[in-house]
Amino acid sequence: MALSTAQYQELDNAHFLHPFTDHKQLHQKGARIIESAEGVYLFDSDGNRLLDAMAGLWCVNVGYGRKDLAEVAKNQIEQLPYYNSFFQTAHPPVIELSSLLAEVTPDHLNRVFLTNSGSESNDTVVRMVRHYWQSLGQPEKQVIISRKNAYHGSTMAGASLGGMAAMHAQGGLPIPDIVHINQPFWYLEGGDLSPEEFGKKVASELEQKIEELGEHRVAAFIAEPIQGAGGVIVPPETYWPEISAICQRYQILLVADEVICGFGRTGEWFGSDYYHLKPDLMAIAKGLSSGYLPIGGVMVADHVSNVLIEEGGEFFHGMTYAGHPAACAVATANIKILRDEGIIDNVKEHTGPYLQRRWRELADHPLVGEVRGVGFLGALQLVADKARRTPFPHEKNAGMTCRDIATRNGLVMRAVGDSMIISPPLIMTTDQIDDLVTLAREALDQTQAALKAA
Ligand code: PXG
Repeated sequence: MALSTAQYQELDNAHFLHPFTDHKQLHQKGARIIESAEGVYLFDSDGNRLLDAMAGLWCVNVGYGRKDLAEVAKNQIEQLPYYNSFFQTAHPPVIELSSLLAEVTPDHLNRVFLTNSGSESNDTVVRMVRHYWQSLGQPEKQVIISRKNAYHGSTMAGASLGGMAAMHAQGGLPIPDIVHINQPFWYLEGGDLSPEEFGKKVASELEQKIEELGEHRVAAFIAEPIQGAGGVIVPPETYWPEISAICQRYQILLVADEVICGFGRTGEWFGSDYYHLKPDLMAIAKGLSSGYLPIGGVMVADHVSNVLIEEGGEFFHGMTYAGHPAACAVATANIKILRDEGIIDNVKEHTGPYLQRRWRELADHPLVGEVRGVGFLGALQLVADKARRTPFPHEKNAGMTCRDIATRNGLVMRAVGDSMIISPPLIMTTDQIDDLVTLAREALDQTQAALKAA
């Protein structure tokens, strides 16, 4: 179907309900129609080229246009397009992927439960940790502690684990026995404390919450190593060591949501490697297949999976398409590309440090209060007053203004409130990073002018 942009937009408005969208606003404006992509670039139906500094939605780690992945999908669909693994069957692609995941994830994680998305992975986490404690004869251990402003997906359990107030307000969430502590967002919430003091303080809230609820009721703590959709919030250095120590002191499971941080985003294979965490469960998706096909999963530590196998009976949970042959084959090929082409090593040694150095140059801009980032994740915090860390009033729409200007200039960068976010494909070159930083600075200059004029 090759239509004009206007024709696409008309049909889009008439028939497609977009996710996370104010439909009234969209209908007035019309969607941008992305027709193709190559490397780090998107091409829209008006012939514009955009530098995609978001890797789609934090997922196209190997970049667009890998014909070898298309070939793998085609071959697998010809060989075996579908079979389930519910009733004591398996197939080669699901077995190969599971074994490879055991290799690339931390040593103690050797089994995977496969899903079709990050949200389903986190639903699986909720059901699995509760089933685990029940299997061990501790059925009251049901409560999962998460964090405010966390994003863990959009299903009922995913959105409940998440700490997004606006999501909870639509539809009576969170579901029972999910509670939230504060996030380690020093710049906006740290007050007069140093980042180190603040990191310890918010981490200690985990211990307080466990004490308040009673250890016998707490099943797990879930967190992203670095919050992505919350605003690329890199925790103070004191945060994770303190959380890890608390998890060791108490009998609760540590769940790392690696949906964004996994598969090279930080320059390590996983955010857990970057912060030396030893999670009991790890949710994965996105970079697992670089978004070429939908797939997610939960990596499970041996001491947990052994209980499920030896004590648990049947775990009444699973999705028709979980372990889909084509998605598994593509994920396996994608992981081999990340490994064998040295893409993650390159981010760690070369392009990651380069991006962080160039990105930090933007700290001198009058709108930028803080520059954050690790590896191929970055954020700029736009503020009204740099000296006092004063945010812009909400009505100013500083972040959205900057995002729209950036897009108009050919750069896809996300706004989370007034945090400007990047998460580029891991294959981005230093020349392309230079272009990214130039376009980001232009967007900041034009945003400054637009905010003054408003
Ligand atoms: N966990 C994390 C940490 C995520 O970032 C999910 C779980 C859910 O994955 P699925 O595959 O079900 O979407 C995510 C997803 C945004 C945005 O606006 C981010 C996500 C999804 C949609 C929008 O940045 N992350």
